[in-house]
Amino acid sequence: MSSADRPQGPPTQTYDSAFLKACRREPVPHTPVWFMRQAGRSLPEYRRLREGIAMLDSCMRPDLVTEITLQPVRRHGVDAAIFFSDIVVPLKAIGIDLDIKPGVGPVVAQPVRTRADLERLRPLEPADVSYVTEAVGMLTAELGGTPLIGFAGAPFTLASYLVEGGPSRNHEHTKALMYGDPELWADLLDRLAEITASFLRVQIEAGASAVQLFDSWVGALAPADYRSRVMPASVKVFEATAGYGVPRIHFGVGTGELLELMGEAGADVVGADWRVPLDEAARRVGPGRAIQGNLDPAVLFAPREAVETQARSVLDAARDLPGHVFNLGHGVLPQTDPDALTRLVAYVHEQTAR
Ligand code: 1CP
Repeated sequence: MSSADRPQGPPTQTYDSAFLKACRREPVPHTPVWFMRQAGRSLPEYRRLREGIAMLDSCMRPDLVTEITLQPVRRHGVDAAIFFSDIVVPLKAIGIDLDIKPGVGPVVAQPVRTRADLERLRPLEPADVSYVTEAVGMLTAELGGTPLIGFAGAPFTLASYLVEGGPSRNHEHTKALMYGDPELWADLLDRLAEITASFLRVQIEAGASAVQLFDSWVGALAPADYRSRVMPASVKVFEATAGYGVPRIHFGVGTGELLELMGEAGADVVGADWRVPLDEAARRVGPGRAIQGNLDPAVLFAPREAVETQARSVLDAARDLPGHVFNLGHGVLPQTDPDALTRLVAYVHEQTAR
């Protein structure tokens, strides 16, 4: 995305933030930092607020969503907020019977495996998630110049929960459907692309400054299968969210072999996990895209000096890249010491101050 794509009208308060500049590959005052899963789990103030409230219920309460989203911004001084929600919220909103079980993750009552099951996936209307519109509005007012990142699950990753019925290591039912009934699979991914695109547009239209498409589990696929069986649905999501002047970030875990195709799928920024150095990730993603990542989240359990050494090597690998957003290679692990995250933000800012 270039400055020429800047939407008409008054510039938003967040336009000149380090985060959005890095997404546009413009010079930055310092390398911007945010962390996937920065809200929640690792923060004692989050655990207190959530006591006695089920995960999905908390996602539907704009007051709680606003407070939880702001907590890591206040505590760590990160350069962007990520909207507190979950990738399965839009599925719940269209009436899929699912729950987020503590210590497990999303669990779907009746897995989606047949053509008849597909009929349960109706389109998402903005009115289905009015609490999201409301919370984004409250947040952008509170955040001022700090950008808010909206997000959604990508079609493959959502399909993996729907088809398996819950978290899965090997995605065997998902792959059985993908190889066994390619037509049903394509229709499933196409419906999920529509739902995901609607969910992202709701967040953009309510005022989110950027969006991230989480394809967390897509690294389970070989490139040829990704290209023919999954990428078309992700491309559809990026096409449906183009033209807003809002950067779109594309992330998955274990995607070293997929980065080239993910670069082609249409995002403005591609996230890499810790398995590929960022200069190599950028080479694979190709020109014209910013890069996000990629400190191993487990490194935060090491002593401070070791964290800084590892963070330094991420910064060194990104030194010649126009457009680097510092992040972890995947989400903050629940047992992470929040102070280690606060120190890491300060370290990256100090090391990259221009
Ligand atoms: O009771 C609880 O506290 C539940 C824990 C929890 C939380 C705090 C879940 C269950 N989801 C969330 C919030 C959440 N989920 C956020 C907002 C917080 C933030 O980022 O600051 C985000 C961005 C997500 C996205 C999400 N949910 C992803 C993609 C990111 C990733 O980590 O790869 C995925 C795969 C999910 C599914 C999910 N929801 C919850 C869990 C434990 C899981 C993973 C389950 C599994 O291992 O398959």
